[in-house]
Order: sequence, then C-alpha cells, then structure tokens
Amino acid sequence: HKRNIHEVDYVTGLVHRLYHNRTVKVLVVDDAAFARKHMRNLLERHQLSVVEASNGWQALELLEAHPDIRLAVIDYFMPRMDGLELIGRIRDRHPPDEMAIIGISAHDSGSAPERLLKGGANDFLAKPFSNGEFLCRVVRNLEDLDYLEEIKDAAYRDYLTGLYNRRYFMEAGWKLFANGRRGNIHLCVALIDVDFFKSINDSFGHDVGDRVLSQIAELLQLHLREADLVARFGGEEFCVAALNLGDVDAIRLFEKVRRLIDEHRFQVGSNILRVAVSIGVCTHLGNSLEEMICEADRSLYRAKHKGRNNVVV
Ligand code: GH3
Ligand code: MG
Ligand code: MG
Ligand code: MG
Repeated sequence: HKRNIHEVDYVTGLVHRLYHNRTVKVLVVDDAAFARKHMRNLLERHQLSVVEASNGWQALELLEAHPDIRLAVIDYFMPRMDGLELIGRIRDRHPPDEMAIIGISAHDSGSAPERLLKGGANDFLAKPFSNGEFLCRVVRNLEDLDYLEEIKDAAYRDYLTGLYNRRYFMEAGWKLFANGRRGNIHLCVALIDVDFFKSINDSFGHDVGDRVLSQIAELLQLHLREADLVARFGGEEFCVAALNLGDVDAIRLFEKVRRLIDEHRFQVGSNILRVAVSIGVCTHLGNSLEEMICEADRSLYRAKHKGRNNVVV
C-alpha cells in the first residue's frame, strides 16, 4: 500500500498548504447514495468539509444556504434534473472563477464529458475513478481558484494600502452607476485628497508617508459601510462611491470622515503626526461615472482653494 500512502500525503499536503485554518466546503451531488458516501469519505479524510445532495433541486437549495461552497462535484445521470441542467443553473449565479465544478459520469457515456465541459464544468472525471485521481482533481481545481484569486487581487488591489485600485473602482463603480440609472440605488462619489502631503514626505521621509497613507485607508474602511466602494485612486488621493445616502446625509458622512482624519493622531514609529484631507463630493447622478468623478474633482479643487481641510459639495 505504499502508493496509496504517497497519494494521501501529496493531497493532504496540498490541502494543508492551501487551507490551513480554513475549512473548504465541497458539494457532492449524486443520486446514488453509495457514490456520495464514497466521495464524502475521501474528501473528509483530507479535512475538506462536505455537503451532500441527492438531486439538483436539493443542490440548488444547499448552494443558497452555504454561500462558501468552493467546489461542486456533480453526477451527470440523475432523474428529473440531470447534471448538465444543474450546471447551467449554477452558472447563472456562480462564475467558474469563483466556484469550480467537476462533472462526473460513466466512462462510456458518449458525449457526456464534452457536454458537461461546454455546459460550464471546469473539469470532468469518468467513473469508475481511482481515489488518487479524484483527490488530485479536487485539489487541482481548488488550487486553480486560489491562483485566480491571487491574480485578481494583484490586478484589482493597491499594494500599499490593500484598498481597491482605480481599475477596480471604474469596473465596479460602473455597475453601481448603471444600478443608479435604473433607480435601484442612490449613488454619490467623493474624492479625498490629503492636504500638504508632500511636506510629510519631505519632513519625515517617504516611508512615514507610506504608513500615513495606509492608516488613512484603514480609517476610511473602518468608517464607511461595507457596501460603499473605497479605492486608492492615485498617490495620496482616494475615491469613494457611497450608496443610498440623501444629499444631507452624504454631506454629513464626508464631514464626519474629514473630522475623523483631522482629529486622528497618526503614530508612525516615534512620530505622532496630524494630517488633514480635502473632500469634493458629487451627490447627483450624472451622465456617466466619469462625469461624477470630474464633478467631485471640481469640488475638491474648490475645497483646496477655500483653505483645505474641508468638504465641498
Ligand atoms: P495639496 O494640499 O495641494 O494636495 O498638497 P500635496 O502636497 O498633498 O499635493 P502634491 O500633489 O503636491 O503632492 C502629493 C505628494 O504625494 C507628492 C508625492 O510624492 C506623494 N505621494 C504620492 N504617492 C505616494 C506614495 O505612495 N507614498 C508616499 N509616501 N508619497 C506619495
Ligand atoms: Mg447518477
Ligand atoms: Mg494632496
Ligand atoms: Mg493629489
């Protein structure tokens, strides 16, 4: 049994490396109870957490109840709703870079592999499969999701502050704007620029400046709502798309943000610094997101000219 032990070590090692301290949930969908049990045993032996469905409807319910399911292993031949139809329904809500699907069917099931893959499965496994191949495919598909997440983070996040970057802001903000146009949400856009930031760099060094920017990012994230979109737009400039605030509430919110930063003591090493920001806000939905940002920028310009450390709408 040496080979088996090696397989187990390989997979356990990968699962451990990928998911130490996290449980990863796998959905197993098969109308045959013995097949579900077999897959559950294999997955649980490697610290993966398993939810089981014996048909498509149950699978869809479980996906609603467990939004953290990362991978679904789905049998092709099932009564009423087959694996192909189920995959189609899952893909309406869960793209393949967020949830992986492995389709399975008997090795002699004709075009099933091709249909499952075209229908949205990330991978295919023919029955009967060895324990080793099953586990390797599970782990490889989970690993690919992790790689994609890393790549997306690198593309969409700012390295220094961990906030979203301008690219993400424009993509996600565009969707918010479209929602605003449909009347589903109210959107306002604010640009926040640090006052006299160059002098912080000049007096204390670039490193200290970096730490101040990171702390401002933390303050923004802490005090804006989760649904609000916060991004680092450029050097010492941040952009916020805030949802569902009336004009008065928007002014109040950004006035609060301004005051918060003004009153905050930024501790960097042995230095304790005070920093202020100017904020320009656009509270009415323009013709485009870009137009709203321009409007916020004009307000920001006025805020600077009025003497900085203030909010202009
Ligand atoms: P104002 O009140 O008019 O906004 O003055 P300011 O000094 O903040 O504006 P200015 O545009 O003249 O300078 C911005 C400075 O921000 C210059 C640049 O070196 C600094 N900066 C941009 N990105 C970074 C960064 O990532 N880290 C650090 N430490 N400084 C940065
Ligand atoms: Mg079946
Ligand atoms: Mg500035
Ligand atoms: Mg600036």
